[in-house]
Amino acid sequence: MITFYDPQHTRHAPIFEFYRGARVPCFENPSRGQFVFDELHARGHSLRVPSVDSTAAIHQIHSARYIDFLRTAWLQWLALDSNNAHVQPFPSAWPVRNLRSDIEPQNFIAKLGLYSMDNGTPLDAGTWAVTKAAADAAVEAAHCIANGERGVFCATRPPGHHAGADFMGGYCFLNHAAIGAQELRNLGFAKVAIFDVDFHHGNGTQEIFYQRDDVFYGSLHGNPSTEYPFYLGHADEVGVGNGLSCNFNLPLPAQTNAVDWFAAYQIVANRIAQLKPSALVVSLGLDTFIDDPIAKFKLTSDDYFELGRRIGDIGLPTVFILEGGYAAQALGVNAVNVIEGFEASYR
Ligand code: Q9C
Ligand code: ZN
Repeated sequence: MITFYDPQHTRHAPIFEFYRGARVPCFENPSRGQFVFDELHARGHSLRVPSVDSTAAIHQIHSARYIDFLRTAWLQWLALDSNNAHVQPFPSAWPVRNLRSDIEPQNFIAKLGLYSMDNGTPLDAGTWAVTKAAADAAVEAAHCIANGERGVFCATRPPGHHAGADFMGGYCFLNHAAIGAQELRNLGFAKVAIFDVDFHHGNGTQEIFYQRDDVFYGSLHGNPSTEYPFYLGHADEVGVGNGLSCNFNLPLPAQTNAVDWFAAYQIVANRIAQLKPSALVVSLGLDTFIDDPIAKFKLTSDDYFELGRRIGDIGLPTVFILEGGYAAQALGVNAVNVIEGFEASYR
């Protein structure tokens, strides 16, 4: 399977985030990419560096002012104080409900709040370049599918499914799965399905396609009443307007084991098969793993081989986009197990 990897991903390496009131090392860090790279290499998979420019597709998914902010944010931050090269900016105010989000404030931290859903998504000097390269990979993966590939894997970071049209959140900046799905549409795939198997609901992806009937979004995730992203991901969110019935959420309780998870998986997979889409994008979060430090499902490494096999059984040309998964050492094995399970389904 063609696998994309950006060797420059280490340029997005914020140091700390806030967790239960304390500063802790970032869960979403470059070791994740390194462990995936090492396992791909060890098991004989070749890697490609993305070389297609995703700018046009990024603009189809994200607002112009958000893209401009993200692209220039680190320079704006440095312009305030040269010592800021070693300081991580965090938002501290957000335009909730009746506060105005139509006017971009001049204050940098206020802009950061305008374009963020949380204070858990730290920026770094290389953030734009690294998330842009992941978007490039998603777009190039769509081109590979249009050229007849059965499966393409984007072993990229940071993740993307929490990022909405005009905001970052949950370690995500650009929504690479949405960008890849959009590019599949651009290339003539009439209906695209996104299957989000990350532990967390992909609120950004849902929002982006909520009114559209050409891209279906289905997600299996921890119940948002107790799990991040908290404010979206309930079962009664089924799409609006043209998009009515093109969104499907299946929230599951914390501590869900593999037997129950795969039973729920099959409900979403069957729904996708019934739609007869022409291509599939998988938001492949591997934070459903039993040892994940911030999530609460109980899949084992062997279960990811089975997951890959079942995704292959859906029978569609498939782009995998790596999302979460914070047990970094196991992430490589788990990701490559999905790839090899998928390959085994059609060999
Ligand atoms: N501050 C993904 O898996 N915060 N994002 C966790 C630590 C949100 C996870 C608590 C977790 C977001 C793509
Ligand atoms: Zn997640």
